[in-house]
Amino acid sequence: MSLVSLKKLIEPSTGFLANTADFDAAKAVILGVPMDYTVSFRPGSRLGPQRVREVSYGVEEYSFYLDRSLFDRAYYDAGDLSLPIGNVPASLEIIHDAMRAVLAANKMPFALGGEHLISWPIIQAMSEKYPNLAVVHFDAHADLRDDYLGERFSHATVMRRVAELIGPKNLYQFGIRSGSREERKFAEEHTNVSFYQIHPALSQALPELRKRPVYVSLDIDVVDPGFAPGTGTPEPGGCTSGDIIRAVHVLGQCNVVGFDLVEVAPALDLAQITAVLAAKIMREALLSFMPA
Ligand SMILES: [Mn+2]
Repeated sequence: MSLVSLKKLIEPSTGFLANTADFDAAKAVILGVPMDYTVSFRPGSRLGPQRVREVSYGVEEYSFYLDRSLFDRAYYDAGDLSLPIGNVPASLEIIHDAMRAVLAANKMPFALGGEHLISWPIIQAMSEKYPNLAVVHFDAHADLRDDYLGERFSHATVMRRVAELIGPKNLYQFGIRSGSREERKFAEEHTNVSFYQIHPALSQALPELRKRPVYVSLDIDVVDPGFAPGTGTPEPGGCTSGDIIRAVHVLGQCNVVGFDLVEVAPALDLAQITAVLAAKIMREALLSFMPA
């Protein structure tokens, strides 16, 4: 067999499934954010983006649910940001700058974490572009601590910072089932929160969410550890993989302007169950939220 014919047999397997190499033609950008140094329990999510890309080649480009194919969407995978490991402020600044660059190029951001703190500089950049932004937050954890071990910037405080930035009434939280008594009180009094379940609360929030640009932040631990064991702070009692996929489809009825999927930790995963779920969620998100 000649080398030329061999080349035809090899599918390119770099970047997320079916990405385009043409940045200018792309309407969205996938950005890996390999940061995991404020995690409170088990680290490892810095390796999440690469693993999700790797297993994405095992899912189809075509979505049965949506009757749409990734081949009909143009998105660019920018790879992983180069971050100074252990330096939180410098890393947040780099993420913020990168996200501003994505938005300045008029591309829709799809970020792959990494720990949940990466959502903070992303949402900062999003709210600069979209002043009336609403944030939809899927998570087992409230992430509403004012500080964690004295630190204001941690994966346990990220949604408190977001609530301060955009106003807590513009934060919609689903699946929350873990946190401190103070976090629960803050959520009950100030944010829009649905404890334990995503459905039907998400559909009930649609009339409000459809009035404005929506950013979606999805911590994979919102899903039960039985469906998503590969994560740093697993929390039993969560939703099914079918529930979270359905949630993405429901949000397809809104003007979603950005998305992140965080806290996939490959070294803690079993048989890549979590990474495969993340890849499928990313596919459904691309097909639900991106313009055709
Ligand atoms: Mn969480």
